[in-house]
Amino acid sequence: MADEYDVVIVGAGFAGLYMLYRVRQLGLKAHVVERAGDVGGTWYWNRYVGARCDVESVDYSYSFSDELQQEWQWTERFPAQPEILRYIQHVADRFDLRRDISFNTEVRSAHFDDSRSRWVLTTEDSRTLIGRYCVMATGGLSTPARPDFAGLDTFGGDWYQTSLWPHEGVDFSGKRVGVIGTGSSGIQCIPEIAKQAAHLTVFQRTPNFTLPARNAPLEPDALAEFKRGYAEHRAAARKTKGGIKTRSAGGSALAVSAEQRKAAFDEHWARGGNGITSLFDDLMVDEGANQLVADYVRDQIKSIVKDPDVAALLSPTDHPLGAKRICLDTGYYDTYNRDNVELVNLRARPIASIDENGIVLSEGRVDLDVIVFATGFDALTGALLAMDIRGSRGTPLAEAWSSGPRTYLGLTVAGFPNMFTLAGAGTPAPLTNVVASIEQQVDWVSDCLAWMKEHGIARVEADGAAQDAWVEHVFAAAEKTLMMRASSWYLGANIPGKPRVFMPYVGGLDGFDAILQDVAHDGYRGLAMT
Ligand code: N01
Repeated sequence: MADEYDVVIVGAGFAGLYMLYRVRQLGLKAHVVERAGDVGGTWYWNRYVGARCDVESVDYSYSFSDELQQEWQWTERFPAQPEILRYIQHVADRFDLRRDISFNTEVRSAHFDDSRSRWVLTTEDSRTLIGRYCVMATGGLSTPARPDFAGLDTFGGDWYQTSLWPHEGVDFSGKRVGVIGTGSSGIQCIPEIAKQAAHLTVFQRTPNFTLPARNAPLEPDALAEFKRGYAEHRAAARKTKGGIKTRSAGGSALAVSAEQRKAAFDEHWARGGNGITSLFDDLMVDEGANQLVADYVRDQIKSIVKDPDVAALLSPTDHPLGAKRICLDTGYYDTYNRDNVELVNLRARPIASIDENGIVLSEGRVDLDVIVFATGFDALTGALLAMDIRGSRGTPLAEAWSSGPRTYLGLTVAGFPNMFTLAGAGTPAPLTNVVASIEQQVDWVSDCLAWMKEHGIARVEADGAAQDAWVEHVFAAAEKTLMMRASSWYLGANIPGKPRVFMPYVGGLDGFDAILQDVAHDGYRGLAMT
């Protein structure tokens, strides 16, 4: 027998949990379906050694409950994965959310039944859930990508994927370890594995820009002082592009003297953390300005890494700084000064296969006991397209999105009535502090549901023309920046065969907020409501 709800939510990460909290407040009966064994989303799965958020803990947390943000005590400037997971578990318990969540339950299909105007979801264990509304809170980086390396099944050692890390952890001591991938995940785990392993070989295809996090404990007194101004801090953060207050000298990087520029970059490098591209207004739109900050980071690499050939290999030259997500690290470049660490340049010697004893390169081989794949995700569309989602008249989402994701405001899809997608393509979420984006989007969707209830409306669907205009706007906005100049997951470039479309909205959390508010005040312009 099917279970019937007002709202079925897929995913119990930051987005799904807050969505459940909000729709309960509207008096709607809701249920969350989650494939993991507990809440947490990305922080449930990505338990690799060194996993840490690149947004500061006081920002990477919910703002909807002042009691919650006042009482929860973060212990570090940049929270490590176990602490974030504890926080999300605390939120689930504090707001009694678990009673409306089915864990270990993977959604196979979601079909819109036109005759009843209901979403019918089926799960891997053959359950059926029916909802008037379906909210996809499935995460932008939740479908791991592991390229099909020939011969992996013959490997005699152990192998792991950062995004599917064993709960009991991995002991690398005394082992010869290889890490494939130097994105955020690789860059975070490499220094930690190097400390434990007998020998570490890093297999790098493309270097990434990474900045020192300068993580540090949060002193209780300083945290208490900060919390006195929490409301103002959150309000100011919401008025920024990234959902995080940044320091900006403003103006053009080209308009100040070399000394002033260096002073600004030095100060940022010493302080640590993200936001370097906000230091001047043109770093993400002017190639010459970007070159200056990229050169600065390349100089830092040269000064840290003792072997000049290794420093050169670690220095990105194929994309503007910030056109791929900038990584934050703890001791990444220093790691290459260790005697037990070696860097293999896969551009010169690609991986041919994996055999019983290790990795076979086009020239030579590396014998290994353990391989770690830090090879990324099928981002933003992966989780949605992995399910069989069909809208009105049975149209598959895979067909509607065959040339890339098409949404109205990133939150609705024409032909898929009463379905909302959160923190995905067509929204600024992937480029922002995602928790701030999640709150913004969940609030908007909840307000829309409340408005529908109040006006006796049963069905909402993006208008095709409004969707076309939004897709065009998202694309045109990206074109004005340097974001298109990198083969990034923002563009789907990391997944063979995926349509190359710039998926996030570069208009910023603040710009997007203005649009969302305007659309709502205009009676949800662009949404057909019946
Ligand atoms: O994945 P990635 P990630 N052979 O796609 C390489 C968030 N995140 O998991 O660039 C060899 O960035 C690939 O090489 P190339 C954050 O938003 C946040 O690291 O394609 N190598 C690349 O080096 C981040 O941006 C945090 O040439 C192959 C790497 O694998 C996003 O998640 C922490 C290969 C993949 O890098 C994704 O980061 C972690 C192949 N066949 C993640 N295929 C924090 O909050 C792929 N690669 C700090």
